[in-house]
Amino acid sequence: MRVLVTGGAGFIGSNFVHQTVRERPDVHVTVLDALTYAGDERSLDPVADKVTFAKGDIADPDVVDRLVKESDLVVHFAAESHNDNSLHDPWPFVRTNVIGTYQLLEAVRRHDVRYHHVSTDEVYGDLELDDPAKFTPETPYNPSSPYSATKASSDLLVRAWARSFGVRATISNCSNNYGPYQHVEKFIPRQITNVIDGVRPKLYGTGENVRDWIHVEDHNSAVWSIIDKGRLGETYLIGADGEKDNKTVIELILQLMGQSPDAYDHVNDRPGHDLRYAIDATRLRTELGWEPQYTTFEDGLAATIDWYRAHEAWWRPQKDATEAKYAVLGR
Ligand code: NAD
Ligand code: TDX
Repeated sequence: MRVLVTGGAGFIGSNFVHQTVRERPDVHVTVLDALTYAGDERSLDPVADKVTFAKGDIADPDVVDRLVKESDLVVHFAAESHNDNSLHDPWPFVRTNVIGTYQLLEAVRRHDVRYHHVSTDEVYGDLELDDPAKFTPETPYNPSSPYSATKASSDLLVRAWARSFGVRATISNCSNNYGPYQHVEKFIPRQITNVIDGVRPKLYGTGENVRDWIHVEDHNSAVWSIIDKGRLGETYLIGADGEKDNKTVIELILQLMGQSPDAYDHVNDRPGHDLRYAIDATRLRTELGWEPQYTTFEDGLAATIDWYRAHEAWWRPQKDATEAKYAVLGR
């Protein structure tokens, strides 16, 4: 089987490629990635001899057509993925997340190629802190940020292409991922690398916002379950019951790294900051029999801290530029 992985030099995509090479010797992976600030070809070094890499833009119809035509399956991870960036300049989000997805959908339609669309729980907006509810596949779309609005738009394109044109597609909406190869702009790697640098972690606002953490390996095993066994045209929510407020996560990072749990700073809040995300993954568990492997957040977090300690050469080149962007925002 020939699989085209878009965004395979990014965080989740590169972990997906590693897992696929490790567990599926019958699959040949081609990565299509534009190598934006968030992409790093070095994330594919451990599998470089087993993977074909194409540097290119998913919004470019010619490159997309050529690579889709040669594939049996497209797994679409490529995106502009950071909420804070989308508040500063939404255009790359519209271009990559909406127009890029459109180009992929047109190509899979032309060549009748199976398509899996990787999306986020943020399309559902947020939940109140004291609301026992979780997101389900029936929750109405209500995105808050330019990032989540463009991801919601891309999901709706996929649904329309599946229904109107019979494109063989599935969609997954996953909660917050953590693990190796995540860009230092994101919450957990930012705090780990701050502590390594002797800088105090930065908590937005009061830190009561809740995220539903899942290890990236579990996200990717769920994506394969959906590709293998999911019903075409269907949406599956991916989550591993990992709700934690941000304050608790920062305290845990500090504690695991041998620091005092209160050695962090409160900084300016994110405008429109979503309060809480929570996933009900019943369909994935009961219909497809998927189970997460990383069930103890503290263990997964400790392993992630070890990874960042051991891979400073990987993240160091991004660190100063990332912090300079935050400094302008007072975050
Ligand atoms: P990331 O920012 O780490 O990686 C994105 C990758 O896409 C990078 O390698 C980048 O170079 C590439 N890319 C960006 N624009 C491109 C373009 N126009 N053409 C080709 N490649 C391009 O993102 P991530 O965190 O790995 O997220 C991957 C996917 O998973 C996204 O679709 C995101 O919405 C979704 N998702 C992420 C999370 C999370 O917690 N990180 C949770 C749920 C869903
Ligand atoms: O320094 C920080 N301090 C802080 O308190 C940063 C960078 C973030 N935060 C907070 C904001 C959020 O409540 O931590 C939480 C997580 O922040 P991000 O890592 O920016 O993730 P989030 O905005 O929740 O979105 C992530 O999960 C869903 C991914 O970036 C998205 O791509 C995915 O769709």
